[in-house]
Amino acid sequence: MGLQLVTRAEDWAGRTALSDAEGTYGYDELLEASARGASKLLAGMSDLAEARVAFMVEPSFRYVRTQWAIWRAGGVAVPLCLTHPAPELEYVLDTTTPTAVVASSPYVELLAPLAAARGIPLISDVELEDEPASLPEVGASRRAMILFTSGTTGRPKGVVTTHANIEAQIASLVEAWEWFGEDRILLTLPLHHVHGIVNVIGCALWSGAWCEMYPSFDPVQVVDRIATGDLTLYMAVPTIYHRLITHLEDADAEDRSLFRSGAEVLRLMVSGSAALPVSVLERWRDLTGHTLLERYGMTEIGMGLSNPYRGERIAGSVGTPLPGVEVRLVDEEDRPIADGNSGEIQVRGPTVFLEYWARPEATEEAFRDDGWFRTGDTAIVDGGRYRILGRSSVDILKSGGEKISALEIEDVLLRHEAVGEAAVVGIEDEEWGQRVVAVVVATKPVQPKELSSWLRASLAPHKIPKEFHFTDSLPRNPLGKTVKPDVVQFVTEQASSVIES
Ligand code: MLC
Ligand code: AMP
Repeated sequence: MGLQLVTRAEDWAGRTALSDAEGTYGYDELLEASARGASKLLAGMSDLAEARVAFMVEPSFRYVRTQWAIWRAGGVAVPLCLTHPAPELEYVLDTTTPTAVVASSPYVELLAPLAAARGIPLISDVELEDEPASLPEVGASRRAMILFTSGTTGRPKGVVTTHANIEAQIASLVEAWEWFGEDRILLTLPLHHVHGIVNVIGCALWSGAWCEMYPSFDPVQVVDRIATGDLTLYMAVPTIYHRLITHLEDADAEDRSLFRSGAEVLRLMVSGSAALPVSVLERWRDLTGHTLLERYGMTEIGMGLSNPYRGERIAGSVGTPLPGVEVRLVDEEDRPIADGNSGEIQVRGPTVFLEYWARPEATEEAFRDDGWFRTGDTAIVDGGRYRILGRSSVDILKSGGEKISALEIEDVLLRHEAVGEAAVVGIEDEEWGQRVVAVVVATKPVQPKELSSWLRASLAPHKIPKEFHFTDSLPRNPLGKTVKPDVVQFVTEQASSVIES
């Protein structure tokens, strides 16, 4: 049968698949270039047999060519976050032990010494081509991708999905949101998360549609592009919609009206990866006439719940289970609960991931015996529709759609010589959803800037607290554990004397 994305692409020959700053590319070009890329990765072997290949390439045709080349050679794609500093990249390399790293030019300098120190060959993405060789037959049950996600304990975990998982995730969304060949979508999301990889590019290429790729999000470019009136779809996180609203509200009436005419041509605008504030939904509706379709997902499950494509979208609700996805709410003993009560969301079905990479205990803990995955999110069913109430762990934050572990930041802070105690919390924030804030008990004088630089050397920029507060002691329970809700209250009360990092 082969990989469905690839076999379907053969049917789309003659159509445009992708465009980026460098050009426009047909499905036949993608097939040809990824076959040549796969031959390069195979280097004479018949099958990569699930060897990992890490890659650090900006959103572009070259990214998709690399991803497909890895898949068609039988490898497991490990996309790297473009803003990760060396220690985060080293962690991913050491965890997944790739046989090759592919990098585009801006990332070669950073990656070359890391790859060399581990004896991993580094291939420039523009050199990812060789004379076409025969490619292996890759079954759907084979591992396809590893995406890293923060957890409640330890360092980020690698979420392994098979080709069958990815195909099920795509097929579910294509059916629910009625993707078709004439669709044209703008990508402004990073490509180390399911939102960009599956919901945008995966669905577009599955459907014979056209995906336009921007290397990063810029509100001016997005507003101008939507205003031209030939896109049909757009998908983003609430922070992006918030920024677009701010930009549009500052624009003059003529530009706003031009934008509105272009936006009216789109058939669907989707928000997800974090709770969509009702105020954002309403302001966006006023500016565009669109009621954003909010859906709920997770790296481990793809998308689980969605408001309807046709039918009423309810503000504050994430709708009902998507096609092929089983969802239930359970109490603390994993007993299904009656409607009207809150419980943990559990998900089952072909979209659910295979395992955490090299973490069998974490995998076992994440599943019930009968295959239900425990999301850690709490919800309530209200009139048949799900409403997300929050997460069971206060140590998992969501900022701008990025999942962040408070404990991971605390661990690095505590290694600083001036930090005696540290607590990291998420403070409700209009732009970011949650703003990452650190509260520190210092053992000697230290400036927030010093702590910020200390963290920046080890962690991705989105994990760096936006504020640091200092205190004499942290609120603790009788067992010595920090009481995070009290830390949040402390920060809120201190708001007037904030020390910016
Ligand atoms: C960037 N910064 C962030 C941040 N992103 N800080 C907190 N949270 C974030 N998410 C930092 C930058 O490093 C910079 O710090 C400062 O904030 C301002 O940067 P910016 O240039 O204004 O930010 P920008 O680069 O424009 O990024 C904002 C963003 C981006 C919203 C466009 O975060 C983004 O693309 N988010 C989407 C992530 C995503 O795809 N999530 C899906 C996960 S999958 P400094 O100090 O360095 O200057 C999932 C499942 C599902 O959740 O349901 O979809
Ligand atoms: P990630 O691990 O980065 O894939 O993030 C998944 C998490 O994002 C989920 O477990 C939820 O906590 C959160 N999330 C995704 N979509 C929504 C939504 N529409 N509303 C609230 N939370 C969401």
